Amino acid sequence: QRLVLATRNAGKVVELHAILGAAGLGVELVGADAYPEIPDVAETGVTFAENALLKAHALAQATGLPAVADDSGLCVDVLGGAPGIFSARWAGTHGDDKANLELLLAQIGDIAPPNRGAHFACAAALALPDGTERVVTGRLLGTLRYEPVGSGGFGYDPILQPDGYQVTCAELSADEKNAISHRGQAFRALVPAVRELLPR
Ligand code: ITT
Ligand code: NA
Repeated sequence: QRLVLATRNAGKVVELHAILGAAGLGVELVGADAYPEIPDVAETGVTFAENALLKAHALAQATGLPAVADDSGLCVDVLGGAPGIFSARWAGTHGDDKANLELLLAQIGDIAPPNRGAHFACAAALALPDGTERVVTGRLLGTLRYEPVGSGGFGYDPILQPDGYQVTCAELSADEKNAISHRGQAFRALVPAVRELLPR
C-alpha cells in the first residue's frame, strides 16, 4: 500500500520520512515529487487544520491513493499568533525561509524575554480517495532568540528555543527535534488513524 506525502517542502519530507518510518506502518511513502503534474492546491483555509485537509484531499483525489499533509507555522505571542498560517510567505515570496526569518526578527526587535514567547504549530491530515478524513494537531512551545543560531532543520528553526532547552531547534539533531516537535507530535497522533483506515 502506498501513502502519498502531500508536501513539496523538502524539510518536511525529510522529517516525515523519519517520523512515519519509525512508526512501522508497513506502507510505502511516496513524495508529491512523484506527481509533478499535479498543481499545488490554493491554501484558502483560515486554520492549519483546514489547510492540511485541503492539501491531503487534493493529492488523494488526484492520485487515487491515501495522502497525508502538513500545514504548519510559527505563532508569535506578541504578534497575536502571526505569522501563523502565513509563515511560509511572511516576507512576500513563498518559501523564502531566510527573508521570512529576518522580517520576523525585525518585527520583534529587542523586546524583552518575557514577551518573546512563540510556538510552532502543525496540523497533520489524512485523506482517502473516498473522502474519508482525519486531522490532528501538535505544538512546540518556546522563546524567540535575538539572532538565528544553528544550521539544522529548516524555516524558523534557528530562532525558536524550545522550553526546557538552551539551544534552538536548528541546533538539535533530527531525532531530537522530531521527538519533541509539533510535527512529530501531530504525525505520531495520526498514526492510529493511518493504521485503521488504510487498506491492507
Ligand atoms: P507544503 O504546503 O507543500 O507542505 P509549505 O512550505 O508551503 O509546504 P506551509 O504552508 O505549511 O508549507 O508553511 C510552513 C511554514 O512554517 C514554512 O515557512 C516553514 O518554514 C514554517 N515551519 C513549519 N514547520 C517548521 C519547523 O519544523 N521548523 C521551522 N519552520 C517551520
Ligand atoms: Na500554509
